[in-house]
Amino acid sequence: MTEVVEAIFETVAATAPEVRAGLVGRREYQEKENPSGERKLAADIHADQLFEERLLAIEGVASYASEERETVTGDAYGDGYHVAVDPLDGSSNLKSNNAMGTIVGIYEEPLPAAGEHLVASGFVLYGPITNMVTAVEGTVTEYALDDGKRIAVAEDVALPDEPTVYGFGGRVPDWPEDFERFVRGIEQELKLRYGGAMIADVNQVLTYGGIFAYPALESNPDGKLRLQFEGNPIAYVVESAGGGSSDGNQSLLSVEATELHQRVPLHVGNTVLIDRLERALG
Ligand code: AFP
Repeated sequence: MTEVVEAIFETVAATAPEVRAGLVGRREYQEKENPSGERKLAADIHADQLFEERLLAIEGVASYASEERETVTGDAYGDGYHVAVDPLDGSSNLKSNNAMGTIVGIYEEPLPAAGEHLVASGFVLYGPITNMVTAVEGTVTEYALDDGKRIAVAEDVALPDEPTVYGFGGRVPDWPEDFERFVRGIEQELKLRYGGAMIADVNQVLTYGGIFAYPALESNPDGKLRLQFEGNPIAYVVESAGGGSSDGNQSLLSVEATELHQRVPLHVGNTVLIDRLERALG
C-alpha cells in the first residue's frame, strides 16, 4: 500500500512546480463550467490535465476524478486506488495573486466513496513557499517542495491545543441563525483569518489552532464545498492531526457519499470548537 501512496505523493510534488509556473498567463475564464456550475480558469484545466496524465500512469492507481470533470477517468471499478483531486483550490485567487492549493484524496473504494475509505490524503499550498502536507496512517507530515522534491520540515504535525484563528466562508446574511450565533461567540475569542482558498485557511488552523468552516447556507443547505475533493481529504488531514471535522452533526468522514460532486457543509479545527459547533447546531 505505502509504495503506491508514496508514488502518488511524489508525483503530486513533482508536478507542483509545473502547476505553479503554469499559473502565469492562465487567469482567463473559459466558456465551459465545471460540474459544480463554476466557471473554469485555463489554470484549472492545465493543472487537471497534468495530474490526470501523471497519476493514471502510476501502477496501482485505478481511476482519477477531479472537481473539473463530470465523471471518473481510468477504470472506475478497477483494483487499486481511486484518486480524487481538486487540481487548483481557490483558483479565483489567481487574479488577486493570493494563495491557492491542490488537494488529493486516495480512496480504496470506487468513487463516490465515504471518507472512511480514504487510506491517505494531502494538499499542496502555493504560498510564499510551495509546501505539501500529507496524512498517512494517522500521521501528518509537512514538506517544503524544492523543485518538486519533498523536504520534510515538520513530522507528527498536530493542531496546537490553544485555538487562535477562525475563518468562515459564505455571506453573513446567508448564514443560518444558529451558525451565526455560534460565530458571534467565536468572534469574541479568536482572530479572523479568511483568504478565499480553503487550503490556505486550513493551513492557518493546522499551524495556529482554531476553526475553518464553509457552513450550510440559507441559499444552499449543503454549503459550497465538495465532499469527495475537499471535505473528506481535509477532514482526514485535520483529524489525523488531532483535530475534528463535522458536517454539522457528524464527522465528515462518516458522511454517506451518493454523488461524485455532492456538496457538504464543512467545519474543521480543534475538537473543542467542533464539539461547540455541533452543540450550537444541534
Ligand atoms: P474557487 O476555487 O472557485 O476559488 O473556490 C474556492 C473554494 O472552493 C474554497 O477553496 C474556498 O474556501 C471557497 O471556495 C471560497 O468561497 P467564497 O468565494 O464564497 O468565499
